[in-house]
Amino acid sequence: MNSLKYFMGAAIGAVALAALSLSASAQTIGFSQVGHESDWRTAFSKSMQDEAKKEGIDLKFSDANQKEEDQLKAVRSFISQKVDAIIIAPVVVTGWDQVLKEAKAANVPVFLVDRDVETSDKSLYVTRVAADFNLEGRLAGAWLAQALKGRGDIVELQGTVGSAPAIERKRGFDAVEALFPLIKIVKSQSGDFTTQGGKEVMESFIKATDGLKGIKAVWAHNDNMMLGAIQAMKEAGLKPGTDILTVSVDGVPDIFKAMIAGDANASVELRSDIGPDIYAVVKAYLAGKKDWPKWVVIPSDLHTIQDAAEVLKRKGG
Ligand code: GYE
Repeated sequence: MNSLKYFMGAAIGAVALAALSLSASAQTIGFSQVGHESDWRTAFSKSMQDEAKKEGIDLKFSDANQKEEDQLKAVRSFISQKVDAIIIAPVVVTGWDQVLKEAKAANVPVFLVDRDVETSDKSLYVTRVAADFNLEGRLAGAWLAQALKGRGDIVELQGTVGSAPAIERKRGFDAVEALFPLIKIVKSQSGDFTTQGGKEVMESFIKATDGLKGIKAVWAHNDNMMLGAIQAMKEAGLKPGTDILTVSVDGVPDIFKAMIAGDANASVELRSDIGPDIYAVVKAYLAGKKDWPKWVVIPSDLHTIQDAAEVLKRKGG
């Protein structure tokens, strides 16, 4: 009896010790980030890095400069380093199956954040923590249809070709505009989610339309492209915010400043401080909670001049 007690005590002690050493060793997480193309993206990277520090996570951060090849290399290097988990914000939706299969074969769980992938086998990743891009497009489209009173030509600045937010924001926006026969997108081109890209595309639109003649609004898939477009319009002597309405997505501090200055009208805010939301999911998974819905939705909200100052203050701008 005594020896059994002794055995049980020793066994429990060993388990407790193992658990302790597991929790004491920092978790290593590899994060393959899209790039640093926009203010939203750099704020999101900062949230991921700051929160990792707070949580004692050993974060391997890799910036892919908007190149999928770089992301595939980063993910393969995370696998060979035997990280505890991999987080990917995928540049484009295609081309992921093979590397996701490699991670699965190596028993490394993969979490998608922000952007989405197209895969035939959803079991290749645990879950995706991200906003609803289609809803953002619908919110932007509904605001603009109302502001235009259902009538007017629009130009569109699309995000990175083949990326989930460009595909879904366009789809959502177009679905709403389809309800208004007198609203038409007359020009549409990608500005790759950058300020410079937005400026250059807008300059070409201005040239091609004799100074945006007859055009009532600009719709951009992100704020940075809109900020570039606003510069281009002002340089051409046009009046964005009054003569030409603007609506975009992200809710970065500079777009609220532009609203307050009278140069912009509306933006759908996409939270960038989502590091805590993401690590909470990854940590819970590693601690044993294996069942997750395929999508953990982060909310997005539309803002205009009515609350621009308040939102800017909240964002510390
Ligand atoms: O809107 C844009 C960024 O994937 C949601 O990527 C993200 C988008 C964001 O570059 O600014």
